[in-house]
Amino acid sequence: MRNHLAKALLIVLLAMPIVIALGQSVGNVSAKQFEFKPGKIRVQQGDVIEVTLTSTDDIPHGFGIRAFNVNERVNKGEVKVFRFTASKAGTYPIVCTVFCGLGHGSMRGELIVE
Ligand SMILES: [Cu+2]
Repeated sequence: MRNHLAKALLIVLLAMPIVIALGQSVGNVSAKQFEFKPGKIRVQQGDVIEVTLTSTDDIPHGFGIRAFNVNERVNKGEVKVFRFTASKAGTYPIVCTVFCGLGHGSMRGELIVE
């Protein structure tokens, strides 16, 4: 029963659109072999970015943005919420920080801070 509730919650979370408002941004990001969804996240400089991260396949993934000291791990079935401030403008790679298979090195996204 609890498992069903968790799955239902996950589906609801994944179906929610990314909402980006001035001052605070909330984003649902899913990770799987070998991509992030969405692959591009566009925010305003100074925004506090709240990311709700899930893994949608059977293995753990990471979400790393070196420029902002972000390095989070999400396991199968887990929902991980974390925040960081997009303090400087630029385009930054989002990388998977947990080895997840042969395509791990190409598992990348992009954070655009305007
Ligand atoms: Cu990986």
